[in-house]
Amino acid sequence: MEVSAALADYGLLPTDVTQRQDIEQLVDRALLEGEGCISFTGFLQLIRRIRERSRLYENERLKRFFSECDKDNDGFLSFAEASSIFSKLGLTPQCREHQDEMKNLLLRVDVDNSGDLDFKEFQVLVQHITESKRANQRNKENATGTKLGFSQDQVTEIREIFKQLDAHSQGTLGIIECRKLLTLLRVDMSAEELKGILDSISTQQRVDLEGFMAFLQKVGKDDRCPALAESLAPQLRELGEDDQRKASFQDFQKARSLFVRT
Ligand SMILES: [Ca+2]
Ligand SMILES: [Ca+2]
Repeated sequence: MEVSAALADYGLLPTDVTQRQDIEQLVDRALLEGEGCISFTGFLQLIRRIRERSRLYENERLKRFFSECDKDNDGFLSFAEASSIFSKLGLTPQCREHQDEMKNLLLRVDVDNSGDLDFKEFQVLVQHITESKRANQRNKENATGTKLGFSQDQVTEIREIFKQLDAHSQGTLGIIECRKLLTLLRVDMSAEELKGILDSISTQQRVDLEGFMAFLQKVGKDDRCPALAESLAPQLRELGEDDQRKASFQDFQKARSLFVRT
């Protein structure tokens, strides 16, 4: 149980039930090998196994996408067939310019100039799409941050804070995570007040990064919390650099002590 919670904090517990069971089996095996407990080395080994497994899942997902796109089942994607992956991944071309960009991208990933895509070329295509989606999202978030009066440095800090609070890598934060942040900042806020703020931002009471910035702006305007991003930044920096911070058990413990103050 403890191990599962730790893995969830790492964002390593999949939401898919079958995959989750599969991971839990890996955990059980590690527990069995360690005769009921997992050492630090054992834990790292377990994480490595789970990451391998995740890559496998990702590959299976891509293969599924590929065969869904391959309407005539010839094992290759014509450009027309490949185009459907854009909308599948949430990137429907909005204008002529986007259509041209997508066409250029298809031409670019078709490295053997065959006029269609094999699975390898398709993998590169998906990678490009995912990256450009991420970049678009980032630009949108930065613009929102500016509109809310945050500097780009502050937006970067807030993005870090968000990632730290989003222990399950869901992409949104709920009332519990926002409460954790307030506790960390020692801001005293009633449940109604917190709920009210979240309600004013999102109907689901869950905020993505943009909603979180709106939340911080509202909380930061409060006298109880004068310099929000600044007061968190040094503590967060201690947690380590970028994704590396998720890689060490000590860092994980540090993160927990910061955010899990129950
Ligand atoms: Ca085909
Ligand atoms: Ca090709």
